[in-house]
Amino acid sequence: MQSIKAQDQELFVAMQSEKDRQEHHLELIASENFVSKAVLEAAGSVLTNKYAEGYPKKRYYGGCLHVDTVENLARERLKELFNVKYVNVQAHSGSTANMGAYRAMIKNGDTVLGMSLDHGGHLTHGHPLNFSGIDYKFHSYGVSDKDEMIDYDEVLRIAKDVKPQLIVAGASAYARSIDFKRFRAIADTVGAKLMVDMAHIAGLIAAGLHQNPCLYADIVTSTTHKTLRGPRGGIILTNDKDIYKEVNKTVFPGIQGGPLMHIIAAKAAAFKEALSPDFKVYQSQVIANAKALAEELKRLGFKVISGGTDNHLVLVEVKSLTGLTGKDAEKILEDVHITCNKNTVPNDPEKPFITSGIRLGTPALTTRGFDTGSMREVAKLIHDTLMNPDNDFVLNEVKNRVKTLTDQFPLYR
Ligand code: DSN
Repeated sequence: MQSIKAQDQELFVAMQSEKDRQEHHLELIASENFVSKAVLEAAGSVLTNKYAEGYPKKRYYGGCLHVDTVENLARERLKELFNVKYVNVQAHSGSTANMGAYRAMIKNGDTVLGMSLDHGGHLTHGHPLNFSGIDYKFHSYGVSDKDEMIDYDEVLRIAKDVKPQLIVAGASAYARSIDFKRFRAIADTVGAKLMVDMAHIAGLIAAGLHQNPCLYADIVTSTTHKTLRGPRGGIILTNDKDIYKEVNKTVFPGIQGGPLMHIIAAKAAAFKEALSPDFKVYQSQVIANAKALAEELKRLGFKVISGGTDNHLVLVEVKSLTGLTGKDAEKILEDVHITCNKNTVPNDPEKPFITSGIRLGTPALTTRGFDTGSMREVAKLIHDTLMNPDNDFVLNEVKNRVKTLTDQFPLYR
């Protein structure tokens, strides 16, 4: 950041401080990760200068020869990664990808069935204040009271009742494997199309550690920056040529103008990394670390939603053990340099801005090299902090232990 330092101190200080925060805090936000230096270089490259409205070989600007190569690299690698025929890599974000997918599949006013946000879904799966809930008639399914997992018979019952044109599977706070094959069967039974938003678990799927939705869904969307460990951005995948043609129209010119070619280059870099054997080792460790974190938190007395995890995240109800809301827990943990987010738990009595729980994820710390032993240590740090929110001696001790851990697993050195 030499040039920024030389010409813009205010900006430099803010950016340097964020770099230091990332280096010295324990990052447990389940939807975040640390990209490689190659991905950072691509995202910060001269490709940000180029306008390339359209698609490779069909652009509205001259000079697109090289960015065409870049976009084609991203597309081919993504197809190989998920074993799928057609992809669009231009969506600026997961939300835009979902908008593009909905518009390609259904009309305004159509009925859609998705997972409720309160039970682990996502804003773009029908929240009344989001475009999805405004443009379409959403109904929702949740997790069962019995085991806090998706009850597929109940999804089928609701689907038969509301007769959706589209069913959306995928979640942002669900720690269990999702049976996309079962969702396909439900969609077929009621004559609906199936969309999967695989944003959280895309990396696990790419590594072959979770069922691949491209085998079952009509359309699949994702972000690229979560477990997939790429730049912030979105993608859309399908095996259906007609849907692909629609998607290409809905993304551009339907929703977006010029694609972010520097980000598409960074996506290409990340997809190459995801195709390497190391990526599978990494994703296996992400899951092992999440299991270790969940087990240790349970041993220490926390209620882990659904009793554990199959993926990269752990949803923890903190209020019963500590008396703290999720909001308070998030703040107290941040003060000792542990970063996570408050999260509703199923049937949460607290409002979404307060909550009774926190959501933890292991992708970022696993990228730094954390193993199951260090994740158990992280669980203890969370426990000690939340059980002693007013004890400065304990909180200082935790901060010191966080420093020791982050020094042991350095980032970007
Ligand atoms: N905001 C993301 C998450 O944290 O899960 C989803 O878009």
